[in-house]
Amino acid sequence: MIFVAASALWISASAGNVQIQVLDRDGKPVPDAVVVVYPSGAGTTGGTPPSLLQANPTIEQEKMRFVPAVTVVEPGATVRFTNQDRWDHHVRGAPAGLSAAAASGNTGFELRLAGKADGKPANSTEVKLDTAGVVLLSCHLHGSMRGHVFVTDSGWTLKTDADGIARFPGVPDGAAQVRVWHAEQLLDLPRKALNVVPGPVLDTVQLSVVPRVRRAPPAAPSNTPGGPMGGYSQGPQGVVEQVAHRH
Ligand SMILES: [Cu+2]
Repeated sequence: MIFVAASALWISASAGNVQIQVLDRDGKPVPDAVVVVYPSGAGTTGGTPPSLLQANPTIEQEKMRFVPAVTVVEPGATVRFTNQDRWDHHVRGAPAGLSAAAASGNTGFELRLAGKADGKPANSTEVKLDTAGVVLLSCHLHGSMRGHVFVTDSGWTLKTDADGIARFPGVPDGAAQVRVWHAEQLLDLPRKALNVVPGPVLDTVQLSVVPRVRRAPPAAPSNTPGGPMGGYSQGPQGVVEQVAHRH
């Protein structure tokens, strides 16, 4: 009976469709940013988010890149790493950000995936991610490889699309907060207050950086043992990412 009453209350409560666009310092749309909405009363008065996130996504190592470069999961999700290249990758996952490791007690993970042999299925391994936070993915063998797993603490979390937009259906009415994360936004942006009302709610969040455009993957024929050594140029904050090939 209590459950029925609660359900009726939830259905009668209105909700807004929240659309957040992320722009860079120059005002251009930023894809692959992560937008987290913390609705009013989430976790107390219901407000169960729709399942926006894939429960157990796969991150491929393909042509010297992590694909996708940014993956969003909820704590407890299992992420599968699959090596589609013909050479080995040694994947390391470490808490990203200053003192993140100490704060979370998360020591990360390491795994090695042998290259894909002709006529054989690709090698893969699963990793369960229990703690909210950002995990930086790198490869011991190829210093240019970078990826991120954003383990979110809100079910209302999405990556921005090619137009820099994240669209959230059915966010409960009331005061909400918005957090925006991007791999190259090294200084965390302050959360933005948002008033969710019935109907569309539009807002923008601007980064203080201009993320570089990801290099295009090498052409398919170069996917041979030994691998293409793609060049990475200037990173954010003047940091030059090393192009390493240690075997
Ligand atoms: Cu590698």
